[in-house]
Amino acid sequence: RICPEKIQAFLIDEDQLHTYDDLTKVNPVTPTTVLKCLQARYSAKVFYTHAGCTLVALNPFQPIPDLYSLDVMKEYHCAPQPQEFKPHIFIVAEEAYRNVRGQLVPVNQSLVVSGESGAGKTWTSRCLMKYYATVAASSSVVKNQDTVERIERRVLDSNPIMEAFGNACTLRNNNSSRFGKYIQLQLDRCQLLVGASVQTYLLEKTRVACQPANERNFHIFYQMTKGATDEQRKEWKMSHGQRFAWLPNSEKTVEEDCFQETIGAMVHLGINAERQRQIFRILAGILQLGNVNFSSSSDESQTCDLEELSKDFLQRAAELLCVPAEELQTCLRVRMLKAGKQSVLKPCSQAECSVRKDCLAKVIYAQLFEWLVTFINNSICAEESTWCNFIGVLDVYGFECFHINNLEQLCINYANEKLQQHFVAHYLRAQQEEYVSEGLQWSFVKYQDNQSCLDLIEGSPVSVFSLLNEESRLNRASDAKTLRIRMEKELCNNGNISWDKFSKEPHFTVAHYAGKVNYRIQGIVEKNKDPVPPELINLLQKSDNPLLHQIFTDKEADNTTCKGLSKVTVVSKFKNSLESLMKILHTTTPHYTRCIKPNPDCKPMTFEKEEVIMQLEACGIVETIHISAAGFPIRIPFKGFMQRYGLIAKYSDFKSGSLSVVLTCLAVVLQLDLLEGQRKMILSQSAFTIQCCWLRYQCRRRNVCRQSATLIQAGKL
Ligand code: AOV
Ligand code: MG
Repeated sequence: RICPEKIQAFLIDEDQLHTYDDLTKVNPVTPTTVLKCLQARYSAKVFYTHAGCTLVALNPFQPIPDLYSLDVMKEYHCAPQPQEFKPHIFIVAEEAYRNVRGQLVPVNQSLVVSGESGAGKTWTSRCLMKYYATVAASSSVVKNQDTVERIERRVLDSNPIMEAFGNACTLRNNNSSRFGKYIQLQLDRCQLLVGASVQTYLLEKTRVACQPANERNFHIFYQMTKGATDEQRKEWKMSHGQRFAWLPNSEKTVEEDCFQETIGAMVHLGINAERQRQIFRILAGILQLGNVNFSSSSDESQTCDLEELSKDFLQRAAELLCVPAEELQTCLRVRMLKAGKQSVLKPCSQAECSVRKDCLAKVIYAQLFEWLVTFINNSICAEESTWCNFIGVLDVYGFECFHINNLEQLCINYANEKLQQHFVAHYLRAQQEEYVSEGLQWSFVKYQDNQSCLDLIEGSPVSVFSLLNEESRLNRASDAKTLRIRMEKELCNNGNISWDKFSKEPHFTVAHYAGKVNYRIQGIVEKNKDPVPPELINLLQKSDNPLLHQIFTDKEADNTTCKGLSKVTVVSKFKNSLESLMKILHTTTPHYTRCIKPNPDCKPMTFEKEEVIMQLEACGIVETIHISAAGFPIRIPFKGFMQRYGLIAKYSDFKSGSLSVVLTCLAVVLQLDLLEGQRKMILSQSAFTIQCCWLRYQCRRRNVCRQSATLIQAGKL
């Protein structure tokens, strides 16, 4: 007997699989057929495929000549119907661009790029930005071409800077984003790019002082040490080939080790030579600090000693950070305890010294990154009065699962859950609910909802975050075992969490939409508190490095960094920032691109079925295709439909305008039905809802349009 899956597979033409541009055309739609189709396309070097309302982008892991050239951009931009061209990220880009003005009321757009770590999100976002910087600037309407050119250039140049400071080589991706970003490209009335603004999310700052095995620190440090001139080396107090404890795997060269590109971008954005000097001296200071080691003190009342070599490194760090070396040493080795109005000095243990050193590096780096983002924004943001719409490009860190996962991974994976939920809510759920409410015949397509996983992580009254926060507020030495027991007790009702009772280290396992991840509990509360001793901030405020002085003096009012114990925990802050992101996303028309990583080792042109199928299943691609194929992807208000297709109606009445809008639409349908008996179109209560392959290509994915409801009352039908 042949299993049903096999019989079904015969229905598609195996030899022609690579020609299926849209997975909704594959018949039947099963995980197997979808996978086969994508694999055939990958082998044929076709990397983009439509999947109903989304675009699937397979990562080739090698440069594809001419795929993103200027000519290709122009081709897609100038085409009357770009959707008739081969699937491409530029179709999504162009569609969003046309959508801004395509409606009666202009609508802001969001391009949501998702996928696991290394799948190609950052690459895709760069392509999207380049596209807009090209097509939205080519108009001759612009009087002052100079300014426009400069602004596009600056917008594009924000990428190499942010990637140099915010990306790093991880086990999953040589250029892994360690922060999330949402960039809003600002368009004026003529739809020209006049500026942009960037919002960033939670930089993984721990990486500055602690790099997981076989991973690297942020690119910028390697760029500096590799690309420095002799003069710079002298200024940064580093010799040729000097080893830095915080720069592991220096011998590994990655494409991103290009110092001159970063410098060039800085210049374009207006970071002058003096500012650059200040920035690099701070970074060099951090590196020197990393080489400082403390020896243990036998007597608790004594401060820890510095090794001979460390004294030298500390001296250099102090000089580069422009703070008194004596004070730096004291800050790292002595704790100030406040007892009422009195303060008591207490020597730190060796471990505590080391934590303070790491903390100093982290706080400096994180604030420097924040300063850079603010600077970039000041440099590229257009004046409010000059722009009226935006296209947002979202590129966050992708889902990660390492051997050891910490609070950073929990936050990263939580961000991905949020995005998946946005997709589920916007597309899989809302769309279907709307069909039902409009009275269309519809059999509900089941989908994987990740709400319960989000409830587990961030829900109320109890969740992983709430327990973490509670534990962080109780000002006590936290114990991993106790926290695990609490979690087990209070979260046992949620099926997404589990524990391996026999594991040596206390941990918890979360079943994310994209897979199960084990999180280590040890140290998680401390990371969530993220305390910064006030002595360190005081010290940095005294710095003679104008930039360092400025970033810490500006921060004075901000109690999250200056008080010994921050009031707002890391997860609360992150949750809030993601919630505001979601609010913005909800006001825009989203376009989803799903990046797929065809193999875990980033090997060129290697397609591993298991890897791909897992990602397809995780993002609910089959369900998406089902809903798109069976569904009504196009909803055009009656009026818009009439304007566009009214001519098809042969009724002379139409021309004389005596038919009502709705009747004209009906006439068009009748006409089409005569010609194309198979096509199914429905006049729903509020709009013209179409399920029709031919028309789908005519007006592919035009927006769901609610204005129609007000244009034509249901009663008029
Ligand atoms: P990510 O942003 O999704 O991961 P990237 O965009 O950095 O992943 O892509 C990883 C690598 O894949 C890039 O450095 C390129 O070498 C290659 N690549 C991706 N897309 C393409 C393409 N269209 N053509 C050629 N090469 C490509 V992470 O930031 O880790 O979640 O946190
Ligand atoms: Mg990335």
